[in-house]
Amino acid sequence: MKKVLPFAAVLILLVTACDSLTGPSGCHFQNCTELRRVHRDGVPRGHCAYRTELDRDNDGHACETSADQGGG
Ligand SMILES: [Ca+2]
Repeated sequence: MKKVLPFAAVLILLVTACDSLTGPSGCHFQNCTELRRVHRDGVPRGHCAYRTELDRDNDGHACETSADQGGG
């Protein structure tokens, strides 16, 4: 029983960590609409949420609001 509790604690920490990476407040967003809910002005290259798919004009800034509203 003593060995079960630490394992459960680790499991809970892992699940929590995964949620923080994939959830709306984390680093992965389906599209610019979702990303801008958290990062209003988009994110620069190097940010954990940056993806080339979200940077249509390839200027190193994903989902910036100054570009067209299509996301880019
Ligand atoms: Ca861009």
